[in-house]
Amino acid sequence: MFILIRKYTYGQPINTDATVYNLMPETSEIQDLELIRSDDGSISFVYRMGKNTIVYGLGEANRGINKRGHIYESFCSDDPLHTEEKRSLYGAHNFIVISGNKNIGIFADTPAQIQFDIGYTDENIIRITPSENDIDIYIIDGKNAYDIVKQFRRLIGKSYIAPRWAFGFQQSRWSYYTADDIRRVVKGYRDNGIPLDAVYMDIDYMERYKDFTVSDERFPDFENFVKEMREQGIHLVPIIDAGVKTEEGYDIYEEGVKNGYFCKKADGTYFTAGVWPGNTHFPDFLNKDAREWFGSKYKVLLDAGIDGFWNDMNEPAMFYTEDGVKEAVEYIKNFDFSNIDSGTFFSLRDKLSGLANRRKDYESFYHNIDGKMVRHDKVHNIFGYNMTRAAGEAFEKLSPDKRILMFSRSSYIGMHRYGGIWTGDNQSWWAHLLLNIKMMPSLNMCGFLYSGADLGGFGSNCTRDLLLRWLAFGIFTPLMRNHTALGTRDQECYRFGSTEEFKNIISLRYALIPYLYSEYMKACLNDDMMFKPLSFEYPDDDIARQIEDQLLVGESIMITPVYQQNAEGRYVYLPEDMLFMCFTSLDNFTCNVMQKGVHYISVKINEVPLFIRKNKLLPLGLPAECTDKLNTSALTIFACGRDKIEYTLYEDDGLSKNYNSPDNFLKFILHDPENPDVLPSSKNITKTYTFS
Ligand code: MIG
Repeated sequence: MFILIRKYTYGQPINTDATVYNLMPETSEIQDLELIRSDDGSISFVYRMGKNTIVYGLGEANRGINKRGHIYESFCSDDPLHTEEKRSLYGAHNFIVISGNKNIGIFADTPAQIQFDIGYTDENIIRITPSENDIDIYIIDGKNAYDIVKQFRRLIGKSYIAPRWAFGFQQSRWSYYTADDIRRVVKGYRDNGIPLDAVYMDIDYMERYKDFTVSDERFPDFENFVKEMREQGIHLVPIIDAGVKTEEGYDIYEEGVKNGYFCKKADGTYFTAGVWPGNTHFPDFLNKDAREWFGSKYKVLLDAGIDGFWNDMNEPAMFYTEDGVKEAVEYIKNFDFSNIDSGTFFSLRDKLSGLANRRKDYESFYHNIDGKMVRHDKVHNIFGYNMTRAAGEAFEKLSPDKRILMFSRSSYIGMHRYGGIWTGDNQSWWAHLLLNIKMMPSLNMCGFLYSGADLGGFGSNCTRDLLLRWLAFGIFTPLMRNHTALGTRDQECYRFGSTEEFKNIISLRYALIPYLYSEYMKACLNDDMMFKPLSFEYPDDDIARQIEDQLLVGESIMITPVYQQNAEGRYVYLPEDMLFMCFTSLDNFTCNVMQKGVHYISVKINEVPLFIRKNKLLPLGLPAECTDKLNTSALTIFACGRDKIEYTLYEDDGLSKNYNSPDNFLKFILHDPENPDVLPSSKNITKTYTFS
């Protein structure tokens, strides 16, 4: 089945279930990579790059589309300050594609920490160093990078499919404390005519941060509140945290303790970590029974009418452990206050500030994997994955016919089959808008299609211009959610003076849903990418190969977001002639054909630019205040070029799982010299514009 994929097994790797096919390992020595065994017994894999080699991949990782020139550590980390030098973010996506004279893909399948030194120590050398010698290495051949990605995506199985309503605009904030807070947000959007489909419930909705509880006091008659919101076209999306509060009388805690479903220390007692609820135990998501048990708990909220969730803190993040605090207190007790110098002061400070996410704590608890106790740090990177898998497997049973929105903060390849991801705690920085742009194709390479960043930025205060520019990019990402942290400036779209511009940009998103949803679904069903670097479609174009701030979204369009403050436009590179469209609103836009080459385009703060590729078409629908009200039968078509153009629009009810019904694929054929145009009869196609 996979003649182009070879698997090499070292030691006795723990099965991550990242792949859906069980390939027989090769019996020969590894090819393409040099295996180096160091004196200390560790192994690493080395590849020598050519001068112009590009390295793609690593999914949710820092820096550029081309990963060359930095060092990356897969070790799922709760780090809300993603500055340029950081090596680890929330996900562990150990897949790279080396694209030079030769093209090869490498997937290093290990649940433990692993380092990718991609031309950092030596600019021409890739060195992959796992922390454990038990590992599966997959080598993937293909004629180009894109081809390799598609092979890999088949190997890891179909991506999770979100409901169509999750393509609507969504609003979140950490600190919507009450039902009334949420009602006010909905009103703010509806009063201003800005479309909205979902409001998120962050940790504040729970009763003392206990999973699967809802505060009665702040959300009285929750079921009716969910209904009331649904009547206004709003889905409520509650957060679920990984840690379960230790509290007598709390059913989840008691059941977990009784059944041995929590992670334990070496001495057999339950491991305790401090997170939002205070002391918590971590469900052992790597234990099949515990996973099934935790997953079944989502029913409580499903029964109340909830149809979407986000899983948080599942790296797992911890603020402290009991042991850590005890050590620190002991240290302070014995501290010699009569003799403080800078060294002793800093060690005192570090003792306390270093309590969160300590390596030592990750080494102090265990999972029960099929009866075998495995120390957490050896499987750290698949913890969040398995939390989301718990939910995904449960939804198959609890909601077999209806899609449930699910995305996670921490992830590993394989989790893409159970949910999407959001990219965690970014900041209201222009640099993070750019990072969001660059990360999208890498996420797609690793199977994560339903994804997006906190638009406007999570930490720090957002400005009006940053939010507008970020939204003008975010309208293309499947998850389009404005989210911000407790204590930051209000960030809803009606909090920045005139709302007209926000309304126009978000309305454009809704008009794009027929196209975006279609491209998303086709990517899911065909193991394809929705966001591609230019080089994937124009591999022989030396300029296109270097471009990281323009992306192809689906088969028809190229986007060129503005990501610099005070810029009123930008330079773009067109690898071929394209149709440039610049939208102020759906009734007010310009269209003109531009030739291959470099151009400066003017893009004012209230405008959204996009390009239609040559011999491609873009169907645009009508906006609506929410996806429930989208009229999907009316389309306007914009076509670039007078040669034959074919397009398949994917459409379904957005909720059930009958994905492959032939009725879902609507064919368009324009400009066929021999035949009249083919347009789906179920559609009311108002106008066709052709430019050339
Ligand atoms: O320690 O639930 O990334 O989206 O708002 C912070 C509060 C915990 C981190 C998530 C963020 C969420 C926040 N959470």
